[in-house]
Amino acid sequence: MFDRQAGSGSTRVGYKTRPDGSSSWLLYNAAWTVLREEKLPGHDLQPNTEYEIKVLVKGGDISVYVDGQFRLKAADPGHNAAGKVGFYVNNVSHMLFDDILFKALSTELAGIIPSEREIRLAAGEQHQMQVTFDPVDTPDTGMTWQSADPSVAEVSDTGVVHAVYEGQTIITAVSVVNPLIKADIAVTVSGIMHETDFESGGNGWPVDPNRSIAADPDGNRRYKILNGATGLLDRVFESYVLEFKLKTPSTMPEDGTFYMFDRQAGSGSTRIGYRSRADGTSSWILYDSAWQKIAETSLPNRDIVSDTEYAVKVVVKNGDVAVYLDNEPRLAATDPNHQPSGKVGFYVSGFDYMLFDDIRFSVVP
Ligand SMILES: [Ca+2]
Repeated sequence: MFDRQAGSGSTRVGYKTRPDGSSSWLLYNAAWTVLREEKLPGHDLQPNTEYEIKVLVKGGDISVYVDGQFRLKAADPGHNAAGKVGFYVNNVSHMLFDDILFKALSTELAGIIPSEREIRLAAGEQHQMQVTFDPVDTPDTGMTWQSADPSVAEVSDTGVVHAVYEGQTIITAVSVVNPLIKADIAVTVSGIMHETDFESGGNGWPVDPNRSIAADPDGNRRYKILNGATGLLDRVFESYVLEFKLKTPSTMPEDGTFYMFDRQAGSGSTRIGYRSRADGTSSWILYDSAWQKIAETSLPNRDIVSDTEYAVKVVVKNGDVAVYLDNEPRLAATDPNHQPSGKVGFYVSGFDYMLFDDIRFSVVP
């Protein structure tokens, strides 16, 4: 589309397809320099289909809409002040045009421009969607928000997206004044709620001398909780699957205790305990908020030995708690008085330290 051609020069709006299946909307200046390109993974225009195209030109600002949806907005500072407008078609047998209308600029809403075209969230996360309006001085800023699949992500009346469960959906802002004007935002929700490998900081796990990030000889970094210290992630969970690598110190005490706090709120939480005793036995124990024992699995030996890495998995669904060590069940019980939500973390007592790595929270399948 030639915008204000004068002599042989004009600003140009281009649509281009490529052999790899992608397409682009582009803004060129009179020297054919690309001022802006918006790439799309597929062909935006399909064969034998009618589209409603709208181009807004105000000074050097140009915006392009297809079927009421934003495609491109950019400025050509070197635009011609005035000139002829028209079309050019190349490598296509033909294009058909109809109902070609030029209108004076007004403050009537022409388009909703989302600040992001796609977002990725973890289940449980929230995100405020941001949009701007075209033209900027339109009074028609009323919108409603819709989710194509609320089981993946819900959206509030004010555009706050709440990621619910793993999957993909589209969130749409729809103009109240003209429901044909809308903006789609693709939302991908991953099942992982929080994940830390400690290679670039604590990512919400508190870090200080008692709870440090320590490097192995091979350079891999782990979270090191010293004897007597507690490490709670600064995030609130409801139901979750917690998986992590637990590496033990090179010497083990006669008596040692390792707790996992499940949803601590105030001072209360369900606690999962591992205890090793001087007589060589060990136990996995579930305690309620009042430190009452709900369940215990006793073992004739030490379940955790020195200088060894274990895969620990904890599945918490409402009051049900299940614990696995290297994929073998260790404890499964219910705390009827569990906290509905709270922080999750660890406490080490008796052991010189415990090392944690690849701590991942994901949604309960
Ligand atoms: Ca690591």
